[in-house]
Amino acid sequence: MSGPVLAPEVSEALAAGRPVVALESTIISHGLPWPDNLDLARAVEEEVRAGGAVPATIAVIDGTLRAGLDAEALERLARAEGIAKLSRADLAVCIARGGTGATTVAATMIAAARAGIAVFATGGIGGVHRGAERSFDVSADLQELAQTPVTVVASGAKAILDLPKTLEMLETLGVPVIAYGQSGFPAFWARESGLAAPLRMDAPAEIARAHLTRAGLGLPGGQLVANPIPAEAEIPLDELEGLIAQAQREAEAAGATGKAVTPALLDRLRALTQGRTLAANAALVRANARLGAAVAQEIARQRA
Ligand code: PSU
Ligand code: MN
Repeated sequence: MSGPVLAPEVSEALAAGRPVVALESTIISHGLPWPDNLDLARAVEEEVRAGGAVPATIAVIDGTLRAGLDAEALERLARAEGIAKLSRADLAVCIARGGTGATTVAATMIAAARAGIAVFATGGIGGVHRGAERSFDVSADLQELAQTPVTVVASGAKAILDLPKTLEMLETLGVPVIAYGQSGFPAFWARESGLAAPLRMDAPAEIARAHLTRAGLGLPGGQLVANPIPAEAEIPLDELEGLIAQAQREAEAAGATGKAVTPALLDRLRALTQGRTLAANAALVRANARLGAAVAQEIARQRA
């Protein structure tokens, strides 16, 4: 079994048992506009470093799966010209064809696990879409959390989704959903979704212990740590609900399906909020990178 090609810094850290945090690239190529996406990709790596861990951004570059990217690769992903969106189904095909693609939460988890990286930080996972009873649109991210042993730090699932159905699905799949520092399940741009989170933890050490214990039990999957957006950056859900419904109607009317749905909704909401969701997205990803670094540090300490 071959894992990703590791950047020297990533490979040295892993060999020495030092903390590493994986980062995804779909949020760069398909989730945010140029050039803000490049600034954020760099800033998120800096947050991981400031938190005492080594960042490993994951993508397929010219047919090679990589963990840890140089400045040129990061810029190419941000320019997003001819960059595929790779989930579990697409990873091997892209590599086999020598293509270049950005990894979703699911594909990033696969690469992280193969590399021996325990923690991955991002914005929000994919989930069950609104109208899924008609479209059957359920992100492959959920199944990945059920089978790949990586702790994913995110601000819950994106608020464009059907959050109650997403939580039900995660429960069915046996994925621990852990709200960080509060009892409610966060809603990406908003701190509270109005739904209770199944589990709550208040310290990185607790999250690390749960990760290692789950592995010790021989359970295959990961865990989702739902970190609420910093209070000063949040957009309360009642301000967003009408706009999310509008973006959803427009995407359906335009016939968006499959991989195109999430990028279309995020893009439309950015326009409808005059960029407010973009600023909020940046703040929450940075906070998740910080928490991811703290959890990775604790896992490294408890393993030693
Ligand atoms: N988080 C963000 N922005 C994004 C994503 C996550 O803040 O664009 C991406 C992730 O890569 C996630 C994907 O895996 O959206 C979900 O896409 P889909 O709904 O097609 O599974
Ligand atoms: Mn989908």
